[in-house]
Amino acid sequence: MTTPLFRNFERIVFFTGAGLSAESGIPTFRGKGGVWSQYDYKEYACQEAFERDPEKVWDFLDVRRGAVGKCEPNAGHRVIAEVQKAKPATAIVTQNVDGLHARAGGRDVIELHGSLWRVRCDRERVVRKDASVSMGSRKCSCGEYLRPDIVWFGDMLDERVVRRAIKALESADLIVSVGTSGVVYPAADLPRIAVRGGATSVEINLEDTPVSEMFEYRLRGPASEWLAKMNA
Ligand code: BJW
Repeated sequence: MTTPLFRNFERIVFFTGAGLSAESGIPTFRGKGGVWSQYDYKEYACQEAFERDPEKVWDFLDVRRGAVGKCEPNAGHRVIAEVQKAKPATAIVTQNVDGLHARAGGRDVIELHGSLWRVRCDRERVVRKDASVSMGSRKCSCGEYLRPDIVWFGDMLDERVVRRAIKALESADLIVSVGTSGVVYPAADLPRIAVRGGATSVEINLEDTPVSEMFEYRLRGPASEWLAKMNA
């Protein structure tokens, strides 16, 4: 089977995960050296943990913001942005919270799990951008702790964001899943919408995942290398 090339498709959806940003130096979540091997997600990535000890969660987030802020988009992010520029019906649906797609030139990025660079006050129902490393103030002017606008375990995904992703997936002629372990739901199941709609399907990963059988083409190796090959 010859590898599908971007030039033969018009409505491409890139569905990305932490493995894409690994080549920028951002640790993935699972596996050796992953965030969850060092930090228990029950202590750092759910609402209960935040309510128990917001300062501890913000300390963790400040470390993440410091590390991610120093990283640059890599060749994989740039290929995706380039393809989107050449083919305007391309959509980028990401589970990543690092903002690297947009920094590489990606447009209208659909961020399923939110952003490390937005905070919100749940009391005032306000969301705002905040790219400061080491949050100046961890509290809103109303006195409530600000929360990162990230989707933690047990949080519902934002319905409007999911709707945008579904719309793009329903009309896709090519779905390319890149660097995700496919274990976090409901995200892991979304590419199936494009597959059911008849899109050609590709999974790029270093290894097989629990959802690999969904994809017609299973390309094994670093994301940036396969994305460059598909961009020939
Ligand atoms: C490379 C590479 C290279 C490396 N090139 N590849 C059914 C059973 C049990 C529980 C649930 C269930 N359904 C839903 C749930 C609950 C839960 C869930 O899915 N749990 C599972 C883990 C079991 N889901 C939720 O809670 C979601 N909400 C929800 O379902 O609401 C309704 C509900 C509420 C209550 C109960 C039940 C339902 C929300 C999930 C939000 C996830 N949020 C996080 C937190 C970030 C926190 C932070 O940043 O501080 O988002 S978790 C983390 O995982 C992050 C990621 O976006 C997400 C996905 O990870 P990703 O991107 O796949 O990364 P990795 O590390 O897992 O994989 C990297 C991959 O790259 C690997 O495969 C490598 O091989 C590969 N790779 N280098 C190519 N160079």
